[in-house]
Order: sequence, then structure tokens, then C-alpha cells
Amino acid sequence: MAEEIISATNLISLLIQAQEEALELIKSGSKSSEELRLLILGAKSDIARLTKQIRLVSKEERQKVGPVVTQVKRSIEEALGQLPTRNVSKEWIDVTMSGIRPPQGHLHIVSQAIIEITRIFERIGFTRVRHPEVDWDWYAFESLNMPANHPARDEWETFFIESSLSFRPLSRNPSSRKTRIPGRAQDDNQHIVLTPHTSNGQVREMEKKNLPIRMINIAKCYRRQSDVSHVPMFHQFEGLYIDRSVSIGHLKGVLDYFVKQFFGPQRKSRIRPFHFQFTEPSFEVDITCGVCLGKGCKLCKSGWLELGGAGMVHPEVLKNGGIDPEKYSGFAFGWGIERTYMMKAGTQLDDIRLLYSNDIRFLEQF
Ligand code: FA5
Repeated sequence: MAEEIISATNLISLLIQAQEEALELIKSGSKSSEELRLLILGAKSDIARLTKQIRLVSKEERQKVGPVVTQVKRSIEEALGQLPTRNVSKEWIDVTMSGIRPPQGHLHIVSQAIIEITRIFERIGFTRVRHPEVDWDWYAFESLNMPANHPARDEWETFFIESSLSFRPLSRNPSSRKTRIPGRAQDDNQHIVLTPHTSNGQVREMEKKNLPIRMINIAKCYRRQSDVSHVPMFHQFEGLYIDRSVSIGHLKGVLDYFVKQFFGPQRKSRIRPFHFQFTEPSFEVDITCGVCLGKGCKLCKSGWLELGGAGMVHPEVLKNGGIDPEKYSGFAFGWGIERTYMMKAGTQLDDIRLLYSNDIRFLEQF
């Protein structure tokens, strides 16, 4: 809508009127000079509003208004300058009065969950480690029994990055990498991915040659997915335990321990046969539903909710990490932090994307 043109005479008389009211207010001595300056000349004052209206006066008349604005502001400044300055030495301050608490933020729920999960595993001797979140295809796939073109890779809906860096892993198995990804650069050296899971840390940890291994690798993961239960960037925590004579019994013991610590003593876990290329046997881990505690309800249907994957580390993966599978064995598990957090009783999160919507009204509840 076009703005109405106003006359210079009208605007000048409004400015003079505002000036008179301001001088009256200054004279009344009811406020400090800082408060008066803000009230009379601040961005929301009448004078500021009227000054902005100069653009509504026709070009020919505009030059009449400018000097009036300058004069009005100068007279107000002078009046303010004549006010007595505060004598702080005579003011009485109660130093025992409680102050005004500034608004305080807190860690994001995911960061809180990362800290809690780290502490739980530290108590049974696991160490939090970090491995790259942008990594060679070798660590994310090939060393985990998923050579290029292997159909199992599809499940990881991966982001690839082109690079001209040269690939030199410590423990590369020379017999691997016989196949190529069609349509992509034919040079293996260029295959770098945004890690779709924290399992890339398995062979990297083995390469440290520091046995036994008790790692908990927590990192960001990336997949081309977005819906109520998927986000393109999420976090996983990956446990890896390698020692002599590690068995499924140890794995189940650690899972039960974690479930009771994180979700509470009433929750139980179970393992179900599954398939991953890098563990044999492989399992999916379920926990009893936090709403019905295993009886079966609208949310879980069967009484169980799926938590993530686990299994005994595949001998080929141990070999790729330079570990002799005849002497050592181990288990690994990898779960999403966001989904694990959503399974806590009382969280009542029905859309994972809410966690990353940056809505302060949602975040301050946790
Ligand atoms: C894996 O990523 C395996 N690396 C897990 C594993 C590790 C198995 C070690 C065996 C041994 P999966 O694709 O199922 O598995 O992902 C594991 C968990 O990550 C899922 O259960 C879910 O909690 C979480 N997750 C996966 N994709 C997403 C996503 N897009 N958004 C949020 N969470 C996700």
C-alpha cells in the first residue's frame, strides 16, 4: 500500500509539540538523565518516529524539516546536559539483596545423553575414543566385509566425498578392493565418505595395537534419510571389546548392564538373530517398552522396542585390523544416541526431527 504524503508544516508542528513535552518531562525531575535520554531520544521515542516521517514529505519541502529536527534534538540534549549528575557516594545500596539471575542455558539433550552413556561404560572399564567422521571408504565399508558394489552398502545410504588425497591405511588388506563403483572415479584413492556409522572406528581402534580393546566410540553419522525416525545427521555409540575368549555371554552381560543403568532396573534386553557383514553371529538388540514394561501396547505392539545392532566381531574384520582371530575374539554393538534417548520412559518424543528443530520451547523442557 502506498504511504500517504504529509506536509512539512504538519510534521514541523508535531516535532515542536514533542520537543515541548520532552522539555516539560526533563524539568519535572521525575527520572534519571539516562532514563530520560532513552525515553525521549531512543529508537522507540516520538521524536525518532517523527524523524523517520521526513521521507513522507515531498522532496521540495523536505529541506525545511531537517534543520527543525536538528534544533529540536539540540535543545533536548542541552536540557539533559543541565541535569545534576548522580552523586553515587550518597546513594544507599543494599549489598545483601539477591541479584537478578540471568537466563541460563543448558546442554542439548543429545550432549547430555552422550555424557551419561560415556559415564555408564567408563564404570566397567570402557574408554571413550574419537575416530574421524569423514573417513576412507576402507574403514567405513571395505574393512568391514563390504567391498565396493556390495548390496549391503545400500542400507547405509551414504554421502560420498570426492578428494584427490592418497589413501594409505596402516592395515589395508591388499586382497580387497577388486571391484569398482560404477559411474564414480575409478581411482580407489578418491573414495571418502561422511561416516554412515561408527563402525569405521573398529579397524581404526585395532590398528592402535593396544590389546585388550574396550572402546566406546561416539560420533556423528550421516545418511540420506529424513522422516519421523530418521535424521540425516545423528549420533551413534559403538562399543568394541576384544580380548582372549570373549563370548556372547559377555556381550549379553554388557547389554543388560547398560539397559538397567540407562533405562532403569525394570527394563530388560534381549538379542534376536540378524545379519551384519562385519559380525558373526549378528543380533538386533531389543528392550522392553518403557510404556507397558513388556506387556504390549499401542507404541510397541509386542512389548519390545528395537535398540540397535550387535554381534561377535567377524574374523576377517579382526584380520583387517591386524589381530589374529585364532587368539582373540570380541563383540561390537552400535546404537543411535537419539533413538536410545527417545526410548527412555517419559520422554514422549514422537518425531526424532524435533531434537534438531532448534525450538527453544521444546529444548528447555529437558
Ligand atoms: C549400524 O549402523 C551398525 N554399524 C551397528 C552395529 C555395530 C552392528 C556393531 C553390529 C556391530 P544400523 O544401520 O541398524 O546398524 O544403525 C544402528 C542404529 O543407528 C539404529 O538402530 C538407529 O538407532 C540409528 N540410526 C540409523 N540411522 C539413523 C538415522 N537416519 N537417524 C537416526 N538414527 C539412526
